[in-house]
Amino acid sequence: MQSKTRVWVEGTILAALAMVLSFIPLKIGVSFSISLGQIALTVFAARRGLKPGLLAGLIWGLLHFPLGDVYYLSIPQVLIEYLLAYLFVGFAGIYAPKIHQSILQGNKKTRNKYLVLTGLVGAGARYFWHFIAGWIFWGDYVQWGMSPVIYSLAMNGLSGLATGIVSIIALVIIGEIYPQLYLPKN
Ligand code: 218
Repeated sequence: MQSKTRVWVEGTILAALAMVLSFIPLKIGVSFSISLGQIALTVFAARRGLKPGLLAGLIWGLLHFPLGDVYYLSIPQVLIEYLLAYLFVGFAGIYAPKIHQSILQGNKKTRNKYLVLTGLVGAGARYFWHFIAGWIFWGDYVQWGMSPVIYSLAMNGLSGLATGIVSIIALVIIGEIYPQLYLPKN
């Protein structure tokens, strides 16, 4: 297969896997969840880099629509949470060159450092948008008499942190047992 086509096919498969994983219920109410799909997408971004990562993130976001897995409050809210937020997971790909280089050099410490940064950037970039959306649009769901901004910061901060930690654990374990996964052959 031509290499550009191969990147697209891989990205679409990983986005679909991310979507399937996100059906595993790890939710408390509507405001807290751990997103296992994030693992598949961040691994892909670490393997293929920024542009393919952004593309796969966008596809993952779009897949929520045909599968009917969208929380709809308003059009701008849906655009922020299902296009922008998922697109931004792809920024995890910025460290791909550093990861590839450190694996080729056999430098495990540097590899793990960039895998951790990859997980943090992927979750941080995505949950930043969920935080913004939560603050602006999810005010009616606020609990414990908090202000919308604090409630959104707490819920999306905790969800983002939990999702980031789970992704980092998976990224680092894969780095230990199967680093070749981060090194595409074409
Ligand atoms: C405070 C708050 N509650 C709920 C949401 C909606 N939200 C949060 C995280 C992730 C996702 C995507 C699908 O699970 C959504 C829709 C929010 N932003 N803020």
